[in-house]
Amino acid sequence: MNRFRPLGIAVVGTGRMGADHVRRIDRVISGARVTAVVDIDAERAEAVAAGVDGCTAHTDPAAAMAAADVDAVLVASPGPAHEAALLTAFEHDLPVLCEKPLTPDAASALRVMEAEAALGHRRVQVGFMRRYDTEYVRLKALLETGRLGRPLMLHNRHRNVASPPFFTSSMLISDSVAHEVDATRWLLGHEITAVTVLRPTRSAGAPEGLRDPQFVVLETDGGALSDVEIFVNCGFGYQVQAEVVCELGTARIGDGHALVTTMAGRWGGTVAQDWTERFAQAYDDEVQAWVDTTRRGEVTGPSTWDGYAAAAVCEAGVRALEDGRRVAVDLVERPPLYR
Ligand code: ISE
Repeated sequence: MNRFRPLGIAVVGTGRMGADHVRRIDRVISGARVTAVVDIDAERAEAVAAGVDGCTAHTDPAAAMAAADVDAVLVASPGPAHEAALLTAFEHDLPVLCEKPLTPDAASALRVMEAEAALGHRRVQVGFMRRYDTEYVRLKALLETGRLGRPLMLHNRHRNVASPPFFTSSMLISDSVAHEVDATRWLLGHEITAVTVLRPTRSAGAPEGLRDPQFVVLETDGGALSDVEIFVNCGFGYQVQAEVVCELGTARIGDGHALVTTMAGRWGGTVAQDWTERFAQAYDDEVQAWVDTTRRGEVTGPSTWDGYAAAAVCEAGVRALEDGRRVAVDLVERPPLYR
């Protein structure tokens, strides 16, 4: 990699998130350019590449990663394809920003972590973008001052307008609550030790067979409880809220009060409709931070360990949902590279 020229990025997966990242790298952030895109759908890859100067289209991630103008990889393909893409990136010793989930289950996440550890240095930043959201960053900074005392409980609400047709009941945990799993670990600095999933009455707005909403309780090794209302067919908007209750006070984010209007005897505002809108600033800052640190030869942000821990907690959560009981989380010992 030449530090004096823009970082050449291969974006693997040009679906909703991948295409949004291509736009972001091409038009929003600085210091990088998209030099290759990869998609199993050749036409889709070519259509995206056609909109970016000097960008080539591929159907095979290995071919893109072998190209001379590719210095780093952004993986935004579906979760089950991440392991192969990451292992190929490791063969080329390329830095990677990998969208969440790192991989869909703990065993594959462990394989990825072991392969990275074998390189002897970190290569992967996992795309838990909430860690870059201004409100989450402020909440974390406040907790770190210790002014609120020890955190006892974290209440999270996570609502989507509607779930996509391929969404399953377990994906409410592995695809959606995965964010609160990471946010809980990061905000509190605790590991999650057990998961319980309660199931209220199905909403009439949920597609046939989908257990929506769900109520998830995460226990931590610091003695805190973090609960998550996950409701992916709420119909009215995209809401992510969190309130931490500490010994000396509480703090809350996500009320979306950036603009409140008062008019004709009413007051109110608008509700975001999806995560690309609600977390636009977080995605921009996340990708910019990754580009900046990569150009300096550093790797920061959520690690492969964080991706593995989230996968293990979500796997326990899916079992808790299926069996209707509390399931303990079993993590391997944290390798020295991630301490
Ligand atoms: C989606 O994959 C995301 O990552 C969104 O942030 C989340 O709100 C949504 O529920 C997931 O399906």
